[in-house]
Amino acid sequence: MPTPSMEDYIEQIYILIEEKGYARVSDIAEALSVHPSSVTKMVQKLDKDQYLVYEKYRGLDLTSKGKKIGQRLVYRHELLEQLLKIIGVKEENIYQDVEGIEHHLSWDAIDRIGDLVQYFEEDRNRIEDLKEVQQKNEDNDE
Ligand SMILES: [Mn+2]
Repeated sequence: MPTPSMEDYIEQIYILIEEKGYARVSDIAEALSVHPSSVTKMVQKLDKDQYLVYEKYRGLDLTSKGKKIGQRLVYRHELLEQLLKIIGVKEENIYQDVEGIEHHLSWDAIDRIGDLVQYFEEDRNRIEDLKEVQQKNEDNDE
């Protein structure tokens, strides 16, 4: 099982490869706001654990194990963003909130959240009902 920090790297490397076709140490460092030497260290660990293959002058590529996990991590991030959006969390809080919780949920919880997001999306009235509750709570707070 990858640690939270390893998950952040695999997720970011997966996104970079999807978007640009490659992931350079400098791009990863920039995306995660860390020093390139930290990236090199982590990339070596991820190589040792067979999430990717790293060759100093040829760059890095995810293994099929790394790709599979990367895809799930990106799905998890996007799903949690969807959830927070549906329940009305302010746009400006969504990214940081997801970064804060994504590593701490079981895949069971992720699957149940998937059901919940589907529940809301299948019938927009359900979102409207939720908004009514929120409106009531706001009115009571005044
Ligand atoms: Mn994330």
